[in-house]
Amino acid sequence: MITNKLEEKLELMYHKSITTCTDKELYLALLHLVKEEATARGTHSGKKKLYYISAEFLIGKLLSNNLINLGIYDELEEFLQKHGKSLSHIEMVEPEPSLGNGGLGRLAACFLDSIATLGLPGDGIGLNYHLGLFKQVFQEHKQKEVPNPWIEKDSWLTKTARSYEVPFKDFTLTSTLYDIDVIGYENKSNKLHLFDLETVTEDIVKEGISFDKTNIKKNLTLFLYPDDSDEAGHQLRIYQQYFMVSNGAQLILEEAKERGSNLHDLADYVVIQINDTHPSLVIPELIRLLMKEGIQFKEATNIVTNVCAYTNHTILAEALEKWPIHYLEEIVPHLLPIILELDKMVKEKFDAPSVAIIDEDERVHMAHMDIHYGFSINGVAGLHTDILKNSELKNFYEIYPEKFNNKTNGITFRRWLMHCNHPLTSFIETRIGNGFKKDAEELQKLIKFIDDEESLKELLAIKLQAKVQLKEFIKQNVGVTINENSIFDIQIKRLHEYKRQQMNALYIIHKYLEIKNGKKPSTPITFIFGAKAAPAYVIAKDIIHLILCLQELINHDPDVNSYINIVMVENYNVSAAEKLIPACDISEQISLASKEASGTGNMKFMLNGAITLGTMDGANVEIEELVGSDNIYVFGESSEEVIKHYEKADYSSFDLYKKDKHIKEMVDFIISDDLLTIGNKEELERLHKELITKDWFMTLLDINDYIEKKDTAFFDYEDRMTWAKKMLVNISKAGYFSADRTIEQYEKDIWHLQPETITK
Ligand code: 26Q
Repeated sequence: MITNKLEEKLELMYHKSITTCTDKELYLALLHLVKEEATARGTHSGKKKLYYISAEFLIGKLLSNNLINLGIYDELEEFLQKHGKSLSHIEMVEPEPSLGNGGLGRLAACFLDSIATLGLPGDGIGLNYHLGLFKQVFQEHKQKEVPNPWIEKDSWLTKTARSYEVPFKDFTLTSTLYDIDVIGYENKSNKLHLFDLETVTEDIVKEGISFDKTNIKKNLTLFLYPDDSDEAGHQLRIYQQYFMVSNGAQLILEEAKERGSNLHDLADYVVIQINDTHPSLVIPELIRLLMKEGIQFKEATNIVTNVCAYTNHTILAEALEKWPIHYLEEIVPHLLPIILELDKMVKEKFDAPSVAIIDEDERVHMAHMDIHYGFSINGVAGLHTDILKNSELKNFYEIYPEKFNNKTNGITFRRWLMHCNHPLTSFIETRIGNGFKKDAEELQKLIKFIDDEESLKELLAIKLQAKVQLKEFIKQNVGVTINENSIFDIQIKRLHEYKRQQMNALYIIHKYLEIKNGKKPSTPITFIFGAKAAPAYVIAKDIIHLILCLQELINHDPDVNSYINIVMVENYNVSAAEKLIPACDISEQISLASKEASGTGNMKFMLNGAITLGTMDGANVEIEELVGSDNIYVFGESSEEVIKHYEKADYSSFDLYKKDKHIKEMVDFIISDDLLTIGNKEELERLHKELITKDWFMTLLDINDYIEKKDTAFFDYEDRMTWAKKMLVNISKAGYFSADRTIEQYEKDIWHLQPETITK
């Protein structure tokens, strides 16, 4: 009995009983207990093993998730409740690791969960950033960055005896490996391997998150992607990347040999999934290590090509990594002859400069190396993969059509339903049983309750309950009291111009002006944001400033604040997402079509009964196909139209601003006296100018259609029963977006770890 074990643990650690223990003590006892249980259940094994290498693993808090996956959550919760304790309180003392920026990092975490759940041997490889991504605080309506220390003496990390030497130009570093157990749902575990450097010291961080970027021995694993606006920042990033992949490659080869590989047959033992280009140096590094073992360059290159598969997560040109060759010369000169040779072979075979690894400006295109010297390249949603094939990477698709494949993203239902929304999970269980936990497609059985009034009412009641809980969280986090009977309209994601938080802000201005002119919404609306901006991304920070100024203005204006409110949650992270998502009515997925590779928040919202308001971008396209046009609000120009605008360079925001009085009114409000008395003139004027002179992501192109569709959604919300039906349809169709499905497809099409056991 797990409860007896807990009592024994508390006695051993603190000589205390449950009732007298603090939440911190209970947390630590449970942490050790979970680690022991995971060890006792063992790890997945097999001849061939997957390594998912990623600079980011946004794992979130682990206690509850681990308890769910071990199948002991309910029993423990009941036991704790009897003694006046609760897991939700205990969980509050757990620090959240912030080892990721956003979608790509969270996807890696969801994938690890599904890989372990499906019984596949597959480990993660990454870095143990001591201070994570920065923590966001708001001061004077602006984002400030401060360190986010998350590692405590007792943590989910377990120090291992593994250690490798990693050579750089002027010195060699010795790594330490920490592991985190990745527990499969009712299954054995895999590992997340996080490499670290013992000489790293947190006290070199001065004001905010600034530190000496050149002191590699002290700073290497301090932060995830520190502000990289200067050369030292870029170089530190290469140091991090090489440290990660050299350690990873050494671990992979060592383990493969332990499993019986003679290295010539490495592809029978290993498959490496390269998560975007951040780990791409693993290709030349593996070639180098195989050559050190006596394998000739040509054979080593073939072996590596049969082992490595690459996932592309973005088509934004600025996010595709291209490193000046002299950086590599200064940091990892021993990789240079290999990269030059790989480039030479490509140039001998293909004339087109667009497919070269090293371009005319002497920059190394990481993605190009992955495509030539990997066996698979996948996009992360149908539309995204089509755009890669037909436009962004067209020249590569013509050379290697067989390498291209799509793997539409997914999310783990253990965290994004079972953990974050207990009432909805019970609602589903009582109607269709437990099968959906292992086979998410069973959620479709819910559709038979579409005309069941009692079920629909219960669904609305569950949503209201989540909104009441979010109200409490927002009171604490933001200090604003919101109305649980208002419509909760939520946009939570990284701040980026292509995601168009600024368009949402313009809508709020539109609504504000309408109310001021006497047109009041019949149901109040709460606009909720959560977003971090990259520290050096000026316009993104200006957009945060605008939203925070609007929050100040609107929430304090008695003419409007009983109709609309705005809240921007500080330091949006996984734990905040777990509270926000169950409470959402309208899920904002409003990126400029063609720019959002997939999105995964859209899937989490849908699963929790929110209705999407979105463009035909990323996985929104697949959501629309699944739920049908009555159960989603679609607006905006299509990806084809948008791509044409870029080709023809025929979009002018200034024309729209001049021509359309309403657009002008909304945009000019950014520099109105109302906002300028609250905010900073320079920042608001810069954003205003950006919108009318550049607007690279075409906010003004879609704004009118957006306003119309958003108003329709708000109108439809009033018919509560019809709205509840839309919610039910969304939940019942969300099964497709289970990461278990995604991982089954990776296994079947790319990894082939256990070809005979997975048939789906
Ligand atoms: C690149 C160069 C220099 C510094 C940083 C970077 C960098 C860092 C992080 C580039 C990209 C990222 C992260 C990208 C990301 O999160 N992409 C998202 O991936 C999700 C999972 O596939 C998709 O759902 C999202 O659509 C996509 O934006």
